[in-house]
Amino acid sequence: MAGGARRFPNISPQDGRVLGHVHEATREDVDAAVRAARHALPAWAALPQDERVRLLHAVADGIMARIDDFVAAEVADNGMPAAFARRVDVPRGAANFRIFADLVRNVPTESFAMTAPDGSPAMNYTLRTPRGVIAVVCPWNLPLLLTTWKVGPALACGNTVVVKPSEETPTATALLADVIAAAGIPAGVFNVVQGFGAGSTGEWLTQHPGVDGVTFTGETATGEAIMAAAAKGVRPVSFELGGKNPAIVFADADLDRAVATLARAAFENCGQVCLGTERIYVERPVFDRFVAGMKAAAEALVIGRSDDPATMLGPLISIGHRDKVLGYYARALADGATLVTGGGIPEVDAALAKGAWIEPTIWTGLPDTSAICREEIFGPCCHIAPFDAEDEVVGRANDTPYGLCASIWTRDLARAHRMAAAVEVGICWINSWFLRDLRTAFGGAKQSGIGREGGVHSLEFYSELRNVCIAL
Ligand code: NAD
Ligand code: 6OD
Repeated sequence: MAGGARRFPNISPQDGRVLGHVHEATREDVDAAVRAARHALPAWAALPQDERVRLLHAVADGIMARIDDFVAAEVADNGMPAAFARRVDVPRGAANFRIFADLVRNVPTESFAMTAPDGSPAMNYTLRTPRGVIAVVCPWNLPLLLTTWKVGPALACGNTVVVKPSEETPTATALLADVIAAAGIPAGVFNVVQGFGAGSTGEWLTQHPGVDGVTFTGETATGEAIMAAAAKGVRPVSFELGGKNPAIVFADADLDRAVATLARAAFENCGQVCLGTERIYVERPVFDRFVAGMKAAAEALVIGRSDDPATMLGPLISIGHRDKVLGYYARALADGATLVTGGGIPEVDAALAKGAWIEPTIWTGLPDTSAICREEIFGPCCHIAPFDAEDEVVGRANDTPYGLCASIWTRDLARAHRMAAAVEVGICWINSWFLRDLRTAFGGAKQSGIGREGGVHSLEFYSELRNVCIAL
């Protein structure tokens, strides 16, 4: 890890304790990391594919061998419940290395036998080459999952990387560096620079002329700044950004299943999942039953220490983020919402009093124009509104600048297909949520992203196609 003269505290979201101090990389550290990545690139790109694949599987094995350490890191830095880290974040982090290692071995490239204008035979075929040095800029909400989701395909395609974790969650990526080194990946292939965004490590990395492409997950506004930085030198970007994801529940849906799944979609990881559902439209005949079900589900959530296996809801990432979310809680009431449940700060153990605890919250009664129904809150909350007709709800669901995902609930197969075609999103779930084979496309429409990653789609960003034309 590159070291800097300045250090910043890593603060526990559970109790406000300082867990440790992290070196903030200087501009020189960023430069050194990019140079190390550049230096390591030719040998890594030239490594026989089978050997790269073997090393990436060793990384996946190494993550799983240290699952307790990764879970502890995510619980400490992020405050996510240990059960969630163990079930989702860490295993999916390991899978990201396995899936992309196996994938690159099995993706064919095209070839065409052709006839030249003079009648002689020729052949065109394509080669996939690495893009080069990739800057990977990550958020804090699922640190290991979202970092490996980009590092896995980047390394599998023969690139080298410089990773900038979120300043809120430095530890999982530092641990990953240990695992990667222990697996035998050569020095310089994977580099980490810790620090902040604007005016710090993130900005210096994304502006660095030695970077060949930037892959980023985070807020849409940050994406705009990074896009401007990447414009210099015409570097490509791959962006997974914010969302205001709708769920639409028709009266014929399996209501119990819809409630159980959408309660997860609204509250899991304390609402800090980019795919989370913050606005739910329910067909009028089942509206009251659905709201009652969601209220019961929210009130059944066990709030408590994140390392307690019984805990279902941990704290938000920070007091600063809680202030933002509480601002929306106040705004909802000011806009005339009916508070169904929650709305404040829960009572917690005295030892946790300085943590970023917050109640899961449900509102009804707001117009679609309210900020609560249009802006990403990124907290454990949702607004539930009734609807009367399919066309009406499609228009309402699509009426935000975002387009990450939607979740549709119905037993009518024809309607499910119509809805999937009508919602302006990158991912549409039918009678489900957060269910995706890692080989399929992931990404957002409209202001929720640029490009698609996942499976072969990741290769479009992490490799270049070279067309080779041979006169025979
Ligand atoms: P953020 O945009 O504030 O920060 C993300 C990363 O960018 C951090 O590492 C930060 O230090 C860095 N950064 C900030 N400003 C920068 C700049 N000017 N130049 C370079 N780097 C900069 O996002 P966050 O608060 O960490 O994460 C929450 C956001 O991420 C939410 O909006 C959420 O929807 C989004 N998100 C999207 C997806 C997706 O797949 N679409 C997934 C997870 C999170
Ligand atoms: O499922 C995934 O691979 C993925 N990228 C999930 C993203 C979740 C965002 O918070």
